[in-house]
Amino acid sequence: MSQIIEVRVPDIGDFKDVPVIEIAVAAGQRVACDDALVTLESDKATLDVPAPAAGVVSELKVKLGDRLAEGSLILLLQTEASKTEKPAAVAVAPVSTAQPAPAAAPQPMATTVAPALAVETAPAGKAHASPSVRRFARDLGVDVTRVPGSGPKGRILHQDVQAYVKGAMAGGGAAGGGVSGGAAFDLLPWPKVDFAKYGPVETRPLSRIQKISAANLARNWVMVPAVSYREDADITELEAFRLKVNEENAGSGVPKLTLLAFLIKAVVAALKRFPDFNSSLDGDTLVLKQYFHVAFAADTPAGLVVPVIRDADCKGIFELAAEAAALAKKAREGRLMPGEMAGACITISSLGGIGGTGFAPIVNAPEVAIVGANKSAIKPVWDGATFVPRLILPLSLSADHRVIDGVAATRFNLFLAQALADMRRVLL
Ligand code: CAO
Repeated sequence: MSQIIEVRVPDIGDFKDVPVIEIAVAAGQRVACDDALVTLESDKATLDVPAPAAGVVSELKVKLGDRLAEGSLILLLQTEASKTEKPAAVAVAPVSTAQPAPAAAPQPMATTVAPALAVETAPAGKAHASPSVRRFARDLGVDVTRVPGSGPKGRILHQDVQAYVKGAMAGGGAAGGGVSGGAAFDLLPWPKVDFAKYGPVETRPLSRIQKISAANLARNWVMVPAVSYREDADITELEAFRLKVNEENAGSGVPKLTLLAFLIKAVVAALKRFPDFNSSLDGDTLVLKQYFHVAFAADTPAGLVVPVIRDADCKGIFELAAEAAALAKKAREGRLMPGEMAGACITISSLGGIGGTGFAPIVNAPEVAIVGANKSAIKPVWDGATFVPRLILPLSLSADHRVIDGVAATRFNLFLAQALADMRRVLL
């Protein structure tokens, strides 16, 4: 018979106040016995708390960054009547048998967070690897679920990850999501310099997010032959409209319209017009997506993260603006769930609130394109008779040349610019 049990932190020795660094499940998610639920990290060790039984997570009681000790409540689990239950794996206590079953379990979540550059992995429970091996893989940008395990019961060992990376670098290409790799790089070692010899220095370790970003950025930079394309969008009318609507709604509680929301809408229209941009490479096969999930880069104190707006094609501009603002806030507070950073079709990187006149964003593999935006500025534009002042938004598109050639990229960019110049085009 099923029942709801409390899953608590088991005996973790003398450690107290151990932060939650990863949450691998969401409310409503089905888990198997022993699937990792959350990962705790002390100064000395990283520990997965496994599911004591198969079931459905009925309520999460922790969030990222919470500090736990032995006995802290992690979640409520509606167990399934099964022989897989492990009586003493972690502290569990029945709390009720009368609560209703949760709604159908959602899709499993990805477990990695990389920014502009999120690596997707299968659910943590499917990868039979210790937390340290999974972290090692993650730091190298390797999808641990693709690594064949040589340990007992197929467990993935440290050396399996190393062998996998070596194989990819030597031409196996597996680490790039099945895309062909090149010959091993014959590079000079990284320069080792004693900087203190030349003047005073201080050191600062990279944050966890920065380390994950670094691994993913490096892989994408090396493995994606991307080309960047520039286009100017005349957003004079759009900006006047945006400001007018915001003024009309001031103080009414209606979400503020942002340029980012219009960009998302225009990008979705461009994806529909140019479906190859809504794809990913899987070996020699192009996977064309029928959904429209749009990610945007968000700058946070801990580093760059990339939340995803799902089904952006089904949402209005107000909804997109509100959702982007809510996700950006959550990102800055370090509360984004891994599932909120997974599944994107394309990424937008907007530096418009800051400045710049153009840049070459790095494609967030396995996506094939990324759209960059810089600060709009009044520019003189020739109208055939005279120069007129127009508000110009610089767009910078980077696209994977294996999938997108220069003509297609320029057409995509041009379409985007035209849509932003006259948003009626997204209705066509
Ligand atoms: N041109 C001119 N002004 C712009 C603009 C643009 N393209 N985009 C936004 N602005 C202005 C807005 O009008 C707003 O001004 P007001 O406060 O006067 O209204 C201000 O900038 C802030 O805009 P916003 O609240 O709409 O925020 P945003 O949409 O610009 O940005 C977010 C949201 C999450 C994208 C942003 O905060 C962020 O994190 N950007 C950094 C992304 C990044 O790091 N990219 C690099 C990744 S690769 O290294």
